[in-house]
Amino acid sequence: MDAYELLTRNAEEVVTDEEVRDLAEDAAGKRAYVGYEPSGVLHLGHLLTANKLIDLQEAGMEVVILLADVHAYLNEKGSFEDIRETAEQMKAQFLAYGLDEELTEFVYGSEFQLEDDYTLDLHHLERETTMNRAQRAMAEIQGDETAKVSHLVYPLMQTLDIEYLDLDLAVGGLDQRKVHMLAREKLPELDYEVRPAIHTPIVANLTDGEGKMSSSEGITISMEDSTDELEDKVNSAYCPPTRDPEPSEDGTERENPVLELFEYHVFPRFDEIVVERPEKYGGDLTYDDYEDLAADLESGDLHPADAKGTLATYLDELIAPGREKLYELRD
Ligand code: NAL
Repeated sequence: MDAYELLTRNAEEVVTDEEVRDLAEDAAGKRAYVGYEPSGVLHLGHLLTANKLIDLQEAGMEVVILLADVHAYLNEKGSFEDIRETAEQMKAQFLAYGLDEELTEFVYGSEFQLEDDYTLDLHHLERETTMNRAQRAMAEIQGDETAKVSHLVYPLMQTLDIEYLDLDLAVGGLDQRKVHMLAREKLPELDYEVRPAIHTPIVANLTDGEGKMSSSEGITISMEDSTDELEDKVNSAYCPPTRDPEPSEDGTERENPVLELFEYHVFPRFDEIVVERPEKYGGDLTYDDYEDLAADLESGDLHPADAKGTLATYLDELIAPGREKLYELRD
């Protein structure tokens, strides 16, 4: 796979394609970043961007993971001490998941976000940005509670971080796109450069295929799930035999979350997927391409129950090293 393909496969959005093509021409040694609010346990949302980071490393890029402790504090995720502690656990899980230790740098936001220059630049950005604009940038990250001033500062800091970490590419879930658009608009006003961004898809809710999978609502799969828990969760998932389920009765769009997990989590990490089946049900099926598996589910050649069982097995293999690390750290 060439560098451009590695950078963009499974991306939901590339801003802009031309900038990313230029970057891919000479990707080795370039720096990409992603930021996470520290939380103790990684879930599939984190791992979806991590898969992209692994792609980037395969293309020779270095990856900076910002452990956004100050951002988590602004977003009311706990005391500053608790946030720092969970960040350390997070680091260990990322490495166990398969990020290349040589090509990964972890940075705490508080290492540079409390410096004088940064603070003054932040105030400059505050002067350049309307409250309405900042609030819109934050809407998908923050949820519904009443916005506080901290929620307006948050996207402005995320904007500045792109400059301060000296990066060539920003990576994030699609929920980060409005912040990245704000950054593209505002960084030039401070005489800083614009960087391209790559956004990964957001997987739908496991139980009904609606909206997005989230740890606060519905079921999510995380690094701490046991093999049995994971199997139960996957078996309870919504999986009609189609890529394009009908909207629900109230008109809400639905996806097939089982297929999404195969596409975004399993196929990027394994060369070959084997669906084990007894001879009397047709014997094993082998896939090296997501499209073939999706087509077999649609045609009925692959039963949803077999798809789920296989999905659970491969997800379990993916999270097992991080799960062991997590249990070890807790002992
Ligand atoms: C991502 C987050 C917080 C701060 C960042 C700073 C720079 C780059 C990326 C960052 C977390 C992200 C989230 N906003 O919603 O998880």
